[in-house]
Amino acid sequence: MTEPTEPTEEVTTAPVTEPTEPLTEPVETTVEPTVEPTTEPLIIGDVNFDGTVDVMDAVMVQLYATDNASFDDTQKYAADVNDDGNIDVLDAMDIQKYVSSKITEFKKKS
Ligand SMILES: [Ca+2]
Ligand SMILES: [Ca+2]
Repeated sequence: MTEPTEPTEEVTTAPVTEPTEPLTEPVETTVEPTVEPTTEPLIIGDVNFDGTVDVMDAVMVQLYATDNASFDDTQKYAADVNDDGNIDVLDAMDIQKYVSSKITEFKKKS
């Protein structure tokens, strides 16, 4: 008695050997320039990057000027609104003037 043994056909998928291409291209490490924040449209005076220059920015500059806050490079750039190289109460005052429409623009331009 010959019982037809079902041919158990195992679908063996051949291991797809993906050609591993040698990495010929050198992996570039992008070294970002430390000083020039030109990547994003920066609003001078907008030190908290919320899109507007308001009293909060003046407060933040005051905090920074009194050693109560730390800024990154971009913030420092935005904070020095009178472009004298220092971030101090004068910048905070200028921002406040700007907020209260006493001035319409800062000495430093975006
Ligand atoms: Ca702001
Ligand atoms: Ca300044």
